[in-house]
Amino acid sequence: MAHEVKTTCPYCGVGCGVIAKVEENGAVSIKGDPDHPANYGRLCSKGSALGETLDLDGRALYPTVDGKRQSWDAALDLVAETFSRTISEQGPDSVAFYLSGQLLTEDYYVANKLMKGFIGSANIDTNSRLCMASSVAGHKRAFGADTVPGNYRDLELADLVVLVGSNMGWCHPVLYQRLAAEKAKRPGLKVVVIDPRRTATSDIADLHLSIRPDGDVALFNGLLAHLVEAGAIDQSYIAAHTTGFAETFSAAASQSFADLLDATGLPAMQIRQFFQMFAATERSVTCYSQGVNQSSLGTDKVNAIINCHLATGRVGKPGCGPFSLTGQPNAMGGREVGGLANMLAAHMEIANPDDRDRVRRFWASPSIAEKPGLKAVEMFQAVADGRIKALWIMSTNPVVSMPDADAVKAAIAACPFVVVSDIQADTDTAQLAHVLLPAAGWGEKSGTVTNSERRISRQRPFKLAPGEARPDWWQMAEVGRRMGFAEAFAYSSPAEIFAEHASLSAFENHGSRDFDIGAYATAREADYEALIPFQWPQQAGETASESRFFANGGFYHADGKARFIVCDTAAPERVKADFPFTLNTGRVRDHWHTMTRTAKSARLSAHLAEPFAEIHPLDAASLGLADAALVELTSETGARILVRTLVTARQSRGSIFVPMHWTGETASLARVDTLVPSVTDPISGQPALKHVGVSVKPYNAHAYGFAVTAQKPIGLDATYWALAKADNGWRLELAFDSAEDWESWARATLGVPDSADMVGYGDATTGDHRLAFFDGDRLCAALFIARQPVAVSRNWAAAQLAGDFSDRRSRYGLIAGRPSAGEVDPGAIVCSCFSVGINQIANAVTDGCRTTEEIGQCLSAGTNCGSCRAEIRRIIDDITILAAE
Ligand SMILES: Nc1nc2c(c(=O)[nH]1)N[C@H]1C(S)=C(S)[C@@H](COP(=O)(O)OP(=O)(O)OC[C@H]3O[C@@H](n4cnc5c(=O)[nH]c(N)nc54)[C@H](O)[C@@H]3O)O[C@H]1N2
Ligand SMILES: Nc1nc2c(c(=O)[nH]1)N[C@H]1C(S)=C(S)[C@@H](COP(=O)(O)OP(=O)(O)OC[C@H]3O[C@@H](n4cnc5c(=O)[nH]c(N)nc54)[C@H](O)[C@@H]3O)O[C@H]1N2
Ligand code: SF4
Ligand SMILES: [Mo]
Repeated sequence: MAHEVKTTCPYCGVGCGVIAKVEENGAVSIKGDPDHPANYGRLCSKGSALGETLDLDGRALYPTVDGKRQSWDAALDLVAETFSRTISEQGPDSVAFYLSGQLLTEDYYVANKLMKGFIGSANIDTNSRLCMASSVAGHKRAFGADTVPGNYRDLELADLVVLVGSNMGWCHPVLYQRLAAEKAKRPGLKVVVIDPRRTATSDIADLHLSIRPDGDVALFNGLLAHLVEAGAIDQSYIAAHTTGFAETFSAAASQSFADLLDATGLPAMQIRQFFQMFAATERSVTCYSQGVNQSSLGTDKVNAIINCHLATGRVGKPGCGPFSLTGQPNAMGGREVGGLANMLAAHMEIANPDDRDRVRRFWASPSIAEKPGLKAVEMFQAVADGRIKALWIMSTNPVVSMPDADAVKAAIAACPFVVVSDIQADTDTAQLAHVLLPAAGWGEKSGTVTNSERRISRQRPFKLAPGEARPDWWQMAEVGRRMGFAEAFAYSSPAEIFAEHASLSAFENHGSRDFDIGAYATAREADYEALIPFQWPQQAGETASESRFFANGGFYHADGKARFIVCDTAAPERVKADFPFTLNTGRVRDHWHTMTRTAKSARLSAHLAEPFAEIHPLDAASLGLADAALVELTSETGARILVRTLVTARQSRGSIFVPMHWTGETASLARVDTLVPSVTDPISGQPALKHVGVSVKPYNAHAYGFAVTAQKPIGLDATYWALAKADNGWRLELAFDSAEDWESWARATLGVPDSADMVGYGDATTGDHRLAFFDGDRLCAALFIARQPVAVSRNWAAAQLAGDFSDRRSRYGLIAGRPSAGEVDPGAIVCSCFSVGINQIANAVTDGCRTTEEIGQCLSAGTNCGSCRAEIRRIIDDITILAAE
């Protein structure tokens, strides 16, 4: 019988509720959960495509040791013995765990307990260091605890929403849709976007401030000074609930307007307009994300923002507050269990002896870490110089996502013992594992996650884990038991772990710590099964309610007051004569990080199918870079990457944007973090991933290519390649430094059977070659080669893999590389939910559609997740403006 299971999306921190419907034949369909308070039924493109990412292609199915299959027992014994031996020979700080904000709270809790309470080291850090560390540090400095005061509803209750360093339209799409819907209903709600790039998010902005990289501290210091001048501060809130205002104000006021203009690069008019809007609007929310956190000034940026909210008393009231948008589905849960090297558990402090003693007694542990451990960047440096000899990496892909990624790769490769737990067997990191442990993935595992608004929701399984894959908490607990801590790790289910975590949160708390979910300390399996999403805190005996913090003070510093923080750090200079451009990095709409899941979906891969560098038209012209040419970027790390040029005026001058997603699995030379030096924020340890000096030059290949192929290519040998999933196979972008025997190349690489028929065309003078291989009536591969980047309709060509070529004449149409008369070429995909391409939208506009709504009615495009609406709007504008000219 078909059945439905309520669970939570495994991607971003919005934490949308999902209903997975499992048909009798095992097929899974996904829809938004109308009852979940994060999304009320909405899903974005990635959430909607979850069903397309559940296949077994590339899954890790059984444990391996040195690449050979092993039993779980043998693999776990080896891990436990090696960790125990290393600890007894070299001390507890010679081992480390590197974890992830994508682990479930229960996984994370067990790992943290094992490392801090039983191994006795705090060398446990996570990719949240690359993501949320500056927010955590900023919250702790200001509030005395890592507390997000408000909730999502506040964005809808506000009259002003300021988005700083957040591309919410693409990265928190459902929250963005909630904001956009409210703004459409209530145009008085103003939106300001502060981002060097004009992103899809800017589409709904009343004001876009194209700030100079790292100009944010100067801007918010300027705002603080302005708020005082304009009489917009809340003196009674400042007096009753804060300290440090006078010094902070005088430091902020010492910045001249000329310095402000210089640091931000913004026109004076725009700065004044923003300041006036903020001063005049009581109900204002400032959301921030990686443009703030991932900076060598990240913590100061966070505090400069919080200062302005404290000064106006706009904290924790409906429609007010600073709001850190968390990236990963369980970034918050990881913080709650103390998964970072400088935290303990349940928001207790490793540096505080009372906290240490309390946690040790609760765990009945033999020893507890006495000092903070190594933060991510330091941890991999310690791996590199041999201080760490055994490393367990779980649910993250640092060979791609860490700064100085080639150094991280070399460090892992040289480490004497590396365990990797992943769902996929061939990630760039998993390839370096001595022991690879297959993890149960989303839809197979069970536990809880906490979203950006402190709401805890269940992830529930709806299918069996394939092969021998097992949950991460089980792997950790088994190793804990085998290391001699049988009693402390005798868990038989995630429900037990959750109840222990809840009871630790309430243990000797009495309101002294913000994180308290004591109401769940006695939860049994059945309660856990039935758990509905709730926000913390929820103390024992209390019922769940929508909560906010700090409207009436009650901060977690000893005196109960918040701190104003002097943020006077100047923006660093990263561009140098040799590296004159600023490299900015981040995300695209339809891919998730290192793409190990989203790259499985042809729909998600169609939006942006290869790695690219966005560059302003004037910069492109001065460098002699044509749109779609290849471009080479180098930096002081000595590494280089090779990606496609995307010329766009959305980019500001002097700055290049490259997405973080492409890996060694999906492209030849596009791991952007190889270019990023390990510069970190001195307080949070978070790397500066958005501000790197690079040099940029055109790369002229001898020949360019595009291929579609039914089989996954093997042994790819090309100067440039980028691989993306298509509906019935793969699409491949190519470039070569020399001419090849194209037929042999295609046969060797594209999995063409010997028996295949070939239709071909080649012209040595122009360098144009087109080859198509047919197996019976089906296309098995086609290769298009030219001296310039190949002009072939990509989506149309990929769709031909499903075509019927029994009429042999149709084979020549394929060689021509374009649709025959009467056939529609959808063009590049804009709406991935409904696979609607740019040509279809353009045709609809020519036929009279003038609004995104009309396009939606005609083509359905933009009517599901809505995150392509900004692009649709732009297409309409471009065409109507052209028509008007
Ligand atoms: N589609 C998609 N969504 C995701 C993810 C994904 O991989 N794909 N990942 C999730 C995760 S883990 C995270 S952390 C979030 C990240 O979500 P976001 O932080 O919204 O995304 P990013 O693209 O990393 O960066 C945001 C913006 O910061 C801007 N920026 C760069 N430098 C500066 C600066 O100095 N000042 C200011 N004000 N802005 C600057 C960039 O131009 C960029 O547009 O997304 C989450 N959601
Ligand atoms: N240049 C640059 N670098 C960045 C960023 C940036 O903006 N710019 N952003 C940074 C940020 S904010 C983040 S969050 C990181 C993200 O970077 P990563 O964490 O390295 O990226 P993911 O691809 O999410 O890696 C998750 C891994 O876990 C595996 N996995 C999935 N589900 C499970 C599971 O249930 N169990 C286990 N054990 N494994 C599983 C996946 O296959 C994948 O290999 O990147 C950081 N790096
Ligand atoms: S906004 Fe999209 S990616 Fe984020 S939780 Fe919701 S459906 Fe998942
Ligand atoms: Mo993140």
